[in-house]
Amino acid sequence: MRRRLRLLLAATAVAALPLGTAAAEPAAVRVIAQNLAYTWGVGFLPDGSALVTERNSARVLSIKGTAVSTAATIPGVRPGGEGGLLGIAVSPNYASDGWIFVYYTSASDNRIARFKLGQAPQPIVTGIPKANIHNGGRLAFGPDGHLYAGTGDAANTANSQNPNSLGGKILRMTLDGKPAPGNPSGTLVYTLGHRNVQGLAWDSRGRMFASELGQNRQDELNQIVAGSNYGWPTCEGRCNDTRFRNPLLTWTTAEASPSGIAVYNNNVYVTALRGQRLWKVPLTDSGVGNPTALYQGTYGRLRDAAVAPDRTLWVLTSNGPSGVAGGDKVLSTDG
Ligand SMILES: [Ca+2]
Repeated sequence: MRRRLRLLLAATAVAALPLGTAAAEPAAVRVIAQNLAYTWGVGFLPDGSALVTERNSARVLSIKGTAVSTAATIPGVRPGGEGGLLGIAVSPNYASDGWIFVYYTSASDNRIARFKLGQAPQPIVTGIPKANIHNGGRLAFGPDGHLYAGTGDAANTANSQNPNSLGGKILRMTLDGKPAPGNPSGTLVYTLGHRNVQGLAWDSRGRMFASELGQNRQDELNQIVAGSNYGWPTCEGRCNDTRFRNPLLTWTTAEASPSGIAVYNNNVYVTALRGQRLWKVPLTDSGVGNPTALYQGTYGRLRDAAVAPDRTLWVLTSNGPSGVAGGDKVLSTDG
């Protein structure tokens, strides 16, 4: 279970930039941690340390500076395919309530649990459909203080338009897993018609964004508006159907296959799995501008992005222990 975690000093710069693309590339990337396996989500504690999930080991890693240790191992996680220990979010009231939230695949479903360090997790939402693929899994706290979750259709496309299924949705809940006040139908469902949502973020004016993995043509970046229907499975990408909200931006699945996202310096950063790059999408008054690709192929598959307390952008990789040299990494960049 214990694995030696080889760390690089914070000042170590890696990955010389390819000539000819320097204008679009950040100046430097620091490796915060490496020799990890399938990192999936990250949250930060008030002391500036980080909690990072590993999908298959079910471990929640603590990262303080560049020191990595196991903070918790979540019982009942059944990794398989895209499932396992997925998203993590730290309560905005952590200093007083101590709650940490995780999203994971169990033997029977996907679920959301909360726990305090050193104590057993308590499930607060169960019955999110599970499958080998399309388990969703992202958790994030909104500026309204409520917890949001991105779910997947669990390989059953009918889930996405079924208001009684928790699959293919964005959910919004209180800290005890109840429907948040003001939800459109009084249930946990905030938006529907999603295929597989693994990225959630808000900008400084409170606009909400979500990434969504397409089937084989178009991935999406959406602006999320309560009660909206995002079209799956009738639509993949933009289809100009008045019943559905069009995406802000689409990519081919080869260019993206997006997972976690973060808003940083008025850009949405979108991690790409199959696309093996970080998309930088400028925010404008009316929506988004033209995206730029960063680090293409340099770090393999990218799983999550988050703004760290030190005001750098952290990026998590998802290549497996032998996928790229140095295993999976937590990276820090100035974007
Ligand atoms: Ca859509």
